[in-house]
Amino acid sequence: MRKHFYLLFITGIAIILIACSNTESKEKPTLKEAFKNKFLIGAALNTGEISGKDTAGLRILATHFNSIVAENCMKSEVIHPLEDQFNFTLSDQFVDLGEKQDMFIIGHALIWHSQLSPWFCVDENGENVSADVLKERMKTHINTIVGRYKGRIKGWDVVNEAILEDGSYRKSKFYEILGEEFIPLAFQYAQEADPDAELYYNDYNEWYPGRRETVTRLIRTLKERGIRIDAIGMQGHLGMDSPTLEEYEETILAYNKEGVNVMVTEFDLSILPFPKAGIGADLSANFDYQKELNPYTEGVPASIQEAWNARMLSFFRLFIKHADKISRVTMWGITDQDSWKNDFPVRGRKDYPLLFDRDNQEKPVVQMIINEAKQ
Ligand code: 9MR
Repeated sequence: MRKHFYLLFITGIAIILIACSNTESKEKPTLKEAFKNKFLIGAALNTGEISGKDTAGLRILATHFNSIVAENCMKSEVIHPLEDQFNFTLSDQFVDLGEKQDMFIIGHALIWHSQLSPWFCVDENGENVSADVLKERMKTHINTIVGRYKGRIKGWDVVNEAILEDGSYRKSKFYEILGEEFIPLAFQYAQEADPDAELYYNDYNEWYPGRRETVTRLIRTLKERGIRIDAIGMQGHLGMDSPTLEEYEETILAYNKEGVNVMVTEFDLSILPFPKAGIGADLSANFDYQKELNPYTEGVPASIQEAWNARMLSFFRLFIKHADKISRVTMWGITDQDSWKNDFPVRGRKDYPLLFDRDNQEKPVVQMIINEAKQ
């Protein structure tokens, strides 16, 4: 009799525990619910997620995010490898996935000097093409891609990273051949290809006053000429020391004054030391591996993790404060495993810059951010 009672008691406790844990996992608040009335919360998708292989990543995406951006599959060298050849395999899958999950879908990036198809700006002898030829090529590129996803992709990074920290224009092939005019042209072609899509200029390190001022001038020029620009993407490739919250905030305010939305794009917070200040996302930066640059090989010390949590939280606090000016915050990847920061700007390091860890677990900071949003 006593034995039966004991068994019954244990079974009862087990049922209660299972029920509690189920309720807990079902009811755990999510980022997209927390930011529902504030801004979209997005993530960049890589091939693993787009192809459906990374099922754990996709589960996190469905739970926490309501917007996606193509991390790599729409860059010109991937989507338009030869002048007469487009490759839409991955980009089609990306858009299908986004639609099935009811995501706000962003295309990235139509005109960018990096990962540029080798044929784009030169002739068969490797000489720069004429201004007219380049205009025609840009027009075909933009028309074909934007046109294909008309009405489905809701916003485009039309031009990416065209301005430098000192406020001068990057001396890219586009600039060499067309001067500053390549930017208005790109926006005009995109607007013609899908008049309903939102159009963005996207860059990194925009807290540098020179870059901020030139981007501001660009917004004015486009508007004066009747060319639409809906928002500026402020890439958030941050380090533990830079930028300050105030620097980032100043740029949000400056763009808002020009009458455009601000989007925090490409957000990640590196926990590792930077070999040099101001690298941002300058992909030409590449530093030799040194032990001092990779201090957490045995795991991240608690005090450092706490500092990272606090900094991540303080940036989200800033975004929440300016939710009336910010239309979207997009993480540059879902888990630490996905992050480009693992090998940049020093190869062979493991970084921890995102909101979900290598085991696909939510980091403690996620619920801290959600609580902050609720207040
Ligand atoms: O995260 C992207 C990485 O996987 C690619 O190798 C790299 C080159 O295409 O681009 C990374 O994404 C960049 C983005 O497209 C533009 N801003 C800087 C990002 C980080 O380098």
